[in-house]
Parts: sequence; structure tokens; C-alpha cells
Amino acid sequence: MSQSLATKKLDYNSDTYRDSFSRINGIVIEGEQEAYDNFISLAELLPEFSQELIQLGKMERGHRKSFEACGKNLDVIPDLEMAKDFFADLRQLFKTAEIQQKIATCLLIQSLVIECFAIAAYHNYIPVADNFARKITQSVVKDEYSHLNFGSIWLKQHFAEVKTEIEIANRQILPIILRMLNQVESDVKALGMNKLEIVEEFMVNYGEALHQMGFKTTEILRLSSQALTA
Ligand code: Y39
Ligand code: FE
Ligand code: FE
Repeated sequence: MSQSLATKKLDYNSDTYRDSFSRINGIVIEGEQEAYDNFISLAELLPEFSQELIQLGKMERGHRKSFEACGKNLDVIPDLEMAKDFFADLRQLFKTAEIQQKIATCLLIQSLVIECFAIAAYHNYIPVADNFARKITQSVVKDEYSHLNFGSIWLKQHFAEVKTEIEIANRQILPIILRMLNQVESDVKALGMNKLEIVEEFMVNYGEALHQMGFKTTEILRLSSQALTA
């Protein structure tokens, strides 16, 4: 298996590994922080679910702390400045939707797309992670499914009213996600991960979420193809 081969070649203490880890770890820490902020914003947009959304936000804050510990364990300082730039377009998209009170768009961004992205990336990382980070990532990824579930259910219940809004938001967000992944391709590789496998799992999870919401197969293929404009 290529996986065990990759694991054998990885030296968690090498300069190349630690250099790439500083950026990916920074991205994950910043991503978890922004996920916290997004759930707090969603709690204000959806007051009837505010307790539940604040709970989800608190889980993201816990994830941030967990991944900070992974960096400390390898004696790596996360590159948080690079990470802020990395998320800038995505944050902008969320903030604009928040100001316009576009609840469906905010939920699509955080609770579907970002969660599917996180699940795909964390699953890909687990087999090649150091022992400390592997255990942490395994428990984090379980939480991410509950975040995905919240958005899936709400969007399904409001499908008829939000369908057009979702199609527009999808067209804006997918190219951003793919560009983000392309930007860190070499760092992803240095950690023993595989960009194409992440894209595949992202598409499978996201497509499944769109199906749950009520989209037809042909519509899902059209929506997915928007990623190709990245
Ligand atoms: O909901 C969440 O916890 C998501 C915010 C966290 C995003 C994690 C972003 C992972 C990106 C990994 C990039 C390298 C593959
Ligand atoms: Fe998280
Ligand atoms: Fe999450």
C-alpha cells in the first residue's frame, strides 16, 4: 500500500516536515477559530437554534486547542499569518452573506462546504499523522459530522425557498475551496497526504449532503462542475 510506504518515509522531526507542518497546522488552527466565529454568527442569525449553534462553536474552540497541542508536541510554531491570508476569500464570502442575512448561504459555507473540506482533509491526514496528532484528529473528525448534520437538516427543511440561493452560493464557494487546496498542494504532499484523494472525498461527502438536501443527481453534477472554474 502507498499509505504504509508514505508513513515509512515520513520523518516528523525533519526540517522539511516541520516547515510544511507549520503552515498546515496554522491553517487548521485558524480554520477552527473561524469555524467558532461562524457558529457564533449563525447563532445570532438563527436565534431559535442559538443554544445548539453555540455548542457547535464551543466544539470548534476545543478543536483549535487540540491542534495547538499537536504543534507544540512537534515543537513547531504555527504560521498563523499565512493561515489568515489562506482563509481571506472564504471569510469575506461568509461575512458578506452574514451582513445580508443570507442564512442559507452562511450555512452552506460553514456547515456544508467547510465541514466537508475538514472531514476530507482530516481523514486523509489520520493514516500519516504522528501518534499524538492521529488520536486527536480521530476524535475531532467525529465532531465535524455533527456540524455537517446541523446544516444538512436545516437546508433540507427549507429546500424550496433556498434552492436558488444555494446554487448561487455554490458557484462562488467551490472555486475558492479548490484554489485553497491547490495553494497548499506541496505542503500537503510533504505531510504524506494526497490532494486528489482529498478532492475525491470532499466531492463524495458534499454531493451526498446535496442529495440529502433534495437536489437531483443531474443538479448535483452541475453544482459540482462549478469547482472546475477554479
Ligand atoms: O469545521 C471545522 O472544524 C473546519 C474549520 C476546520 C477547517 C479545517 C480546514 C482544513 C484545511 C486543511 C487544508 C490542507 C489540506
Ligand atoms: Fe472543527
Ligand atoms: Fe466543524
